[in-house]
Amino acid sequence: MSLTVFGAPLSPFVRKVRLLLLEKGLDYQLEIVLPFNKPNWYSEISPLGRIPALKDGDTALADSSVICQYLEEKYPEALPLLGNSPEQRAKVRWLEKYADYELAPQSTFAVFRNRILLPMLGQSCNEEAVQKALSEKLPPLFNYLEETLGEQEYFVGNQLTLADLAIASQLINLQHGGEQLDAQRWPRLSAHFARIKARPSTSALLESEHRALAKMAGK
Ligand SMILES: N[C@@H](CCC(=O)N[C@@H](CS)C(=O)NCC(=O)O)C(=O)O
Repeated sequence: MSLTVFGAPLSPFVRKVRLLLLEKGLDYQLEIVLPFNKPNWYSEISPLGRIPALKDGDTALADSSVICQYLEEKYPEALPLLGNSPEQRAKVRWLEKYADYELAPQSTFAVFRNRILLPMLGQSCNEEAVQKALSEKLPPLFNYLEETLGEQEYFVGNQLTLADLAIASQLINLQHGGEQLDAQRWPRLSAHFARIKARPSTSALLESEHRALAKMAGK
């Protein structure tokens, strides 16, 4: 087995794949590919040019969701993270999709992109779009997650799954963008986020992400 993840550490989709690999205890290497400066060969493994992509020997895959499902099926001896029954697996996929297609446009592509990425590329932050995401778009999404989590520690089957990693991955970009979940308004979701960030997998990645952000801010 020789696993290579292609992408950049601050992408929530790359982070999701790396967290899954770490939690499963699968060795991998990260090859840095920046979405705004991709080498020509990259389209061969990621036809849409997006990060992450994965290479496992001769197999090349794109899309974080496809990659995570592949890893789960290919390495069944590693800790299962996509649920233990058809019902659980469906719920994990739903919440992963919710994170990737509902949270991401707000937490990552509105807040993080405007506050961190665009200024780093010499472009201006659209603070109006950030405020709209924070005040209008994100609260109903958080309400749903707060209710869905209920009294459980983890979203599905009360054990760690990809759903937890996908949701936390998006919340990390919100945090990198200078915003915190309001713990008064969403106490369970905030506690869940703290629980995921305290895991050795997440805290290891966050340490290096904070160093990268500090370096970017110093430029
Ligand atoms: N559905 C994709 C989304 C990946 C994605 O949008 N990645 C962004 C970076 S966070 C990207 O590569 N953007 C560059 C582009 O779209 O050209 C996945 O889950 O892998």
